[in-house]
Amino acid sequence: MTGPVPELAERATACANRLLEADHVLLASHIDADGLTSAAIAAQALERADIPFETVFKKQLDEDAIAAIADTAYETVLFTDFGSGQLDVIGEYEDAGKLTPIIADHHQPADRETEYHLNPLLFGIDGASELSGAGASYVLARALADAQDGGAAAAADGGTLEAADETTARADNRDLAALAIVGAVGDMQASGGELHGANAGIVEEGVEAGVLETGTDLALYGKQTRPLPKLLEYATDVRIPGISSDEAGALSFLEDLDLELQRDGAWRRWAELTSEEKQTVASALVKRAVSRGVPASKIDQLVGTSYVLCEEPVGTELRDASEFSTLLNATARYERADVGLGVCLGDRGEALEQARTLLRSHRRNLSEGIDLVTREGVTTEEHVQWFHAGDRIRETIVGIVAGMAMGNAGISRSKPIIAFAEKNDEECKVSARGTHSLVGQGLDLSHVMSEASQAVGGDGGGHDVAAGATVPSGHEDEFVARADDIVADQLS
Ligand SMILES: [Mn+2]
Repeated sequence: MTGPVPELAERATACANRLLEADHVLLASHIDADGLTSAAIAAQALERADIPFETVFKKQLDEDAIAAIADTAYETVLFTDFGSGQLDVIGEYEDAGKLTPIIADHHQPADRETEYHLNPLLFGIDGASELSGAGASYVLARALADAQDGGAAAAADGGTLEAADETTARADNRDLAALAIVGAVGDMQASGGELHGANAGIVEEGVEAGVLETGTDLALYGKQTRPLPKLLEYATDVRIPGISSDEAGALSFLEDLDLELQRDGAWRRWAELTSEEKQTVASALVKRAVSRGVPASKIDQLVGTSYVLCEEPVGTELRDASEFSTLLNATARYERADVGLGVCLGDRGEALEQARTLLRSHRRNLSEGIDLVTREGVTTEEHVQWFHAGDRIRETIVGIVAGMAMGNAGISRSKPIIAFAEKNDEECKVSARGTHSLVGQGLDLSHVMSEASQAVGGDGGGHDVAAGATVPSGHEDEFVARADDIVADQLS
């Protein structure tokens, strides 16, 4: 078989065969929505292939983390959603015979190769927008199922993937496509309202396997769980005057429509509306946006492709790829990878309950953080703007806060924002956020974070639109000056 991403098929098969040779495997993954889904996909694939494994999560795969991994009794280590960027360090342990790395990642590789390295960037596929860590893990999972049965499943149905039969989907791991899409959405790969390239191939497999449904829908966050007025009030990607961030406005907009807004004393949610009702709201929303002068290019963004996990109950965050990824991120930011992984693996009891509690407190922290930044303002340099939160915003959420504060009073959307927060007594976490429009003009925050942090004795990286670094405390001003210069070059 060629798998969901033909360019990666051969390498994926080599990685799968190597895994099948192992007596046991250490699965190491990044802690975020993409990392958690990566681990859940890999864990299920390993389990189904009868390969014993243990899972560990790391916030950052730094030298200490790699040393700890090399120190375990495991010889075969499967890294998901990280590993490529740390190949220089991992390689030293490989050379010393301490471990054999198998890597399913999509980040920029360090200057070093290894045999079992599955990364879209090595095969001409964009790792920032076309395939996530979960996507790479999914490609590996598909190859693992295939290597295990020697291609029997593919031969049985003539190599086509038309049967949406659940048993088949599970046997060839296609049911895991839903998690891969949650990971991709969590890594913000759905640019322009939909997933592209290799991700689109995974979506197709998920639809065929009966675990995903796609459709054109309102591109607002919270279609499953938010009460209708809140869905509109909190939607700020496309700002509609009189509705966005306007509680009374959103409510009166809805009340003017001929709609049943409540049922059994509770607000209805978007997912419960009939298609005609959705149509009514969507057209009125577009009409309002037009009449208030929202540009056509922005109005287009009100509609996008929705990714629905159709086996999950209606009205739960698990049914919507975007809400699911947010729930996972909430567990990750508070170092509860065990909870997030539990949810991904199907725990709908205690893990789901804990995840929801974490999400509620996460939202409270975010809104307090955004208030703080907006109240105190940012310092504007020539090409970047920045703030230092000290210990008043957790370093694990300071990047999201920065991104969400962009566009608020005094915080521009035309310059990238850099946020500092205390990590410990010696180190600061730096997070940077841009916009897709700035990326279109040449901004690459991954490069900015990596260069500027290394210049002050730290380290960093990430994606063009969102990246992070850790720097020694006391070097913030120097970091900002460096970053300002690099951004100037990129945008010139
Ligand atoms: Mn990722």
